Amino acid sequence: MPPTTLSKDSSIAIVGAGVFGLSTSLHLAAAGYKNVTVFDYQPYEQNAYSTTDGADAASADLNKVMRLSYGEEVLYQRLAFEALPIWEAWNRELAATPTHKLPKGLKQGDKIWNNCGFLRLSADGKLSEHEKSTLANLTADGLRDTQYIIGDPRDEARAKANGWHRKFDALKRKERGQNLVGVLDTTAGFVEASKACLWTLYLARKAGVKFVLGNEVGRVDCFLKERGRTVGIKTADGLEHKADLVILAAGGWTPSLFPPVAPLLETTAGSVIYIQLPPQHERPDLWERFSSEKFPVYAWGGWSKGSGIGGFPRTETGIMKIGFRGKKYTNYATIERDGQRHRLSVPKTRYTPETETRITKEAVDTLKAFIKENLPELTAFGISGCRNCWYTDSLDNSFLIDRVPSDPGLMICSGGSGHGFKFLPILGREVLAIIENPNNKNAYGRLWQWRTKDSGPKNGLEDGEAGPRVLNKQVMTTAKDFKFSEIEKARL
Ligand SMILES: Cc1cc2nc3c(=O)[nH]c(=O)nc-3n(C[C@H](O)[C@H](O)[C@H](O)COP(=O)(O)OP(=O)(O)OC[C@H]3O[C@@H](n4cnc5c(N)ncnc54)[C@H](O)[C@@H]3O)c2cc1C
Ligand SMILES: *[C@@H]1O[C@H](CO)[C@@H](O)[C@H](O)[C@H]1NC(C)=O
Ligand SMILES: CC(=O)N[C@H]1CO[C@H](CO)[C@@H](O)[C@@H]1O
Repeated sequence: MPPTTLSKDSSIAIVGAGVFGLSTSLHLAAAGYKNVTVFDYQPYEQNAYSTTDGADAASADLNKVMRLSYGEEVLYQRLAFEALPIWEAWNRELAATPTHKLPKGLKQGDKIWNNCGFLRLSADGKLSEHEKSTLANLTADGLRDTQYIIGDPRDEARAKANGWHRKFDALKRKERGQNLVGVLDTTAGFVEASKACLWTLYLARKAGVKFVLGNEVGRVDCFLKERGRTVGIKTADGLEHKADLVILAAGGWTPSLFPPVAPLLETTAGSVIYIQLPPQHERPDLWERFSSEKFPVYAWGGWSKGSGIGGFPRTETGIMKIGFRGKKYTNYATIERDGQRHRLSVPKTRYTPETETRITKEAVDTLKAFIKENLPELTAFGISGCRNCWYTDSLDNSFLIDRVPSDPGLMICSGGSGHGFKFLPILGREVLAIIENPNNKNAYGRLWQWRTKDSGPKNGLEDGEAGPRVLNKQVMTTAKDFKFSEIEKARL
């Protein structure tokens, strides 16, 4: 069946108002598409993508790492580089927009992108191969000047001259007599995730995108089909919405909505903990030390590859977020679709019908060991909260953005594999190129196309339900795991 040619009047329905759906909608509208509608069951304009108020999408969060460092994956490095000036421009536009015009949850002057730097520390005393290839590829693109290897005399001198050296020992390892090996990346930092989503939703709406948000009206139950081809969606309120193209961008919920994608995408969870600093007037020293002016985003032993430990400066309200994705957990359940039963991994969040408020003891123990060694001044406060953050891993860690081969009416736009957020301003540009040139794909279109792999490792997808990462095979935390020592436990 030939792929459909769309016109600017074609109706396009997007399922999901996370990073993938939002960015796609914004770029479609900017390119002149006049009938674009985004559906989501989350009432985002009421809960402002707040994770304490019902939001559980991967995109709803305090902060996410924005980085260009991508090892050998030069296409992602370049896409992040192109996103950078747009993040800058968005900060400026937000500074110039009066609060009363902005959606609830955003105010004039909010800084959604913060260039605080990214300290990539080695845990084993030497720069990893991945680090070396990151440096090589940044150098090849003329960006070596933005990177500072700790201990390299030339880099140390440059950093002293411009002040970045103050962030080298953010974890005070040298001060404690521990080794300090790594690179400070000054192109990087963090984005305030939930606020960035709100801003993009606001921009998309201004550009003409329609949003249907809320539990009944926005919840997509199934797809409308005609002779095997998707021709629209049906929402939980019983309404049918016809569409020339349906774009499924439902993050961790994507495989359960469209099970044929399961060989390519698996829903997994990274683990996150929060440490709440004492009130600012009690510990002004810590609020100062961990502010983004003084403290960078950091990774310990590799973020995308390696131990998967990393964290952020404190938030406005004094929260230190630290994540672990060295092991990503799955949650298998039986899903019925089109009269068939499937065993698939699905999100199990704080808010889904089958709730999970704990994370694994393995994740907490790994993070506590890291904190004891690297941020001992935080151990007195204990862990104040945690979260399983669900996303879709693809079989090779690259996104999946393509029409379903047997169904040109349905496009999958997912597979963020834990690194999609930074591309919020730019991802939709490439989605648009894929929509418009199905038979003449550019490098991104080819990277993200529908694909299978017959043999060899598949990013853990080959484990399936029999594998060791299934959540119900894990020991989960109890309240006492949130304290750091026996003495503190006794005080509980
Ligand atoms: C712990 C963790 C750390 C991460 N760290 C980083 C990082 O540092 N840097 C980075 O760049 N990226 C990071 N990521 C990755 C990034 O968050 C994701 O790639 C990105 O947010 C995925 O966006 P999405 O739109 O695919 O999915 P989501 O944000 O999950 O959005 C999917 C949307 O679909 C909606 N939906 C689901 N089912 C339905 C339905 N039936 N009907 C209607 N709507 C539906 C959901 O409500 C949700 O709003 C991280 C992710 C996690 C979980
Ligand atoms: C948008 O598409 C829908 C579904 O095809 C259609 O019912 C509606 O009339 C279209 N709206 C406009 C303004 O073209
Ligand atoms: C385009 C480019 O420079 N790619 C390089 C990225 O780094 C790896 C490892 O150093 C090289 O093999 C690539 O050629």
